[in-house]
Amino acid sequence: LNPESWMGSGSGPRYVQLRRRLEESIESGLMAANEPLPAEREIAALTGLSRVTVRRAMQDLVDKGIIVQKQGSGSFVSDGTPKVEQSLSRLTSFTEDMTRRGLSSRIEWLGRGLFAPTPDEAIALALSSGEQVARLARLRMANDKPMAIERASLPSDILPDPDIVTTSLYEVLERAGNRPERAIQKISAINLDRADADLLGVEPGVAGLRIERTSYLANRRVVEFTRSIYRGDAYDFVAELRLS
Ligand code: 16G
Repeated sequence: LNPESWMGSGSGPRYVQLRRRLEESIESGLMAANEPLPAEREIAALTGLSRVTVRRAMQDLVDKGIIVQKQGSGSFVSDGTPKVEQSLSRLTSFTEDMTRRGLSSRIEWLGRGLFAPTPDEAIALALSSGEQVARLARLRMANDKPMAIERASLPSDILPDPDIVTTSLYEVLERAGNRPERAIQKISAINLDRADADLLGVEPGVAGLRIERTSYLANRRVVEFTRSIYRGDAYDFVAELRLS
């Protein structure tokens, strides 16, 4: 990363040149997954670039999911966990979201079955007394990296046999004519506890997002009450806002 080795290596603004240079080093395997990158000030000193330029190049790499920044300990080469920009205005499924991005999706089952509802579930799903709840607890993976833990609860008459869900819940619902058409979603910031961090393959205490989705059929019946824990470093949520 000395001035001669990067300058003149391409055209465009300096931060773009530096970004390309760093990208090449990572892609060629010169810097391996999880390896720390030099500090911003060291890169600035090595290249003769300003820290603003270095910061901009690094930020681009963070946005592209090529490096990850960990509070207090610097930047590291990503382990390949995808960085997903997720729209908050469309009611899509995890499987659809990943497929659309060309990522493979996979499930690790954490549990499933029919149960007596908790008071929370009974209220959220507007269950009548004695009605059971179908629960699906899944670790959702993209390109074999854990992205989210999802715990879905559905009225048992909507999903009488939880075992028929092999990959996509929404696909199963769609086939039965029960695909939700509206949902309310609540997102809160959390620090991952040890159990969730272990499942997601990150350090305990790092940032995560708790997302609650309640989905409805056209006739306003609740189909799904899902509580999820998403990796904070893997997601950017994006919403389009309009005046009026
Ligand atoms: C999304 C939903 C989840 C839904 C799942 C269905 C969020 C926070 N959650 O992950 O509520 O159950 O998609 O995905 O967006 P599937 O059809 O792939 O099982």
